[in-house]
Amino acid sequence: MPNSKPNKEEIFVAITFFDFKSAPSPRRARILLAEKGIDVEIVQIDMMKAEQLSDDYRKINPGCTIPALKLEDGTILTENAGIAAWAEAYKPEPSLLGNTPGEKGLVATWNAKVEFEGLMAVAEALRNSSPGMADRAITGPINYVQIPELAARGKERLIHFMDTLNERLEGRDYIATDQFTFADITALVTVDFAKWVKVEPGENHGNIKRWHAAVKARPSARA
Ligand SMILES: N[C@@H](CCC(=O)N[C@@H](CS)C(=O)NCC(=O)O)C(=O)O
Repeated sequence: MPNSKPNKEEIFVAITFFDFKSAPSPRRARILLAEKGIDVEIVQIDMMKAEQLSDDYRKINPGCTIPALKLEDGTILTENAGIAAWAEAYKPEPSLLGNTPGEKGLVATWNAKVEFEGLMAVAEALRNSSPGMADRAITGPINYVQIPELAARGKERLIHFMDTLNERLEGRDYIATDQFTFADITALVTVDFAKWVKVEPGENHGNIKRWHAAVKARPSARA
């Protein structure tokens, strides 16, 4: 008679995703995981209650940021870039980081560019102006004061970024390659996050509007 009791190795350990539903960075990872069809157990870390700074969460991520992903073997990934690299290796199809060496280079390039010139510009504008983020101008365990000039500069950078993105999307369906990639995920989240600082694609940004409508219609965008 076979023993039906699982031994230690057979006990299922879920992959755990530390999330906060309304924040942009965990949304990037949620969209990526949804596109890949990777199931995870979700734990909400409520930023409204500063749970990202709690002792319990510091044990998961001493950097006090969300998202974080805990793998079956206990490995913890605390950056979107790391989560994307793991997901691509864990479940290669559909590929989101490029197929050929050249495509992989392009996805990494555009993802970094969108992150640095777009996402970070919104964060700079928001975190240096929002009354709810007084002394929280930078994420992490250490408090930093707001610098109003950085808020203004962030908004300026963001407006330039919209021009850059619109130019890149001329005659293209997707940002990095001819298929949907992680760079599109980062840009979708950035364009939606930009509304928080009252910046939206303008009349001269028709390419962004066309691309945004298409990527927003994907089921993963609601993840
Ligand atoms: N490098 C991280 C950045 C994550 C990040 O900045 N997350 C924000 C939420 S969108 C956060 O954790 N904020 C915590 C805070 O404001 O204290 C990633 O993209 O994975």
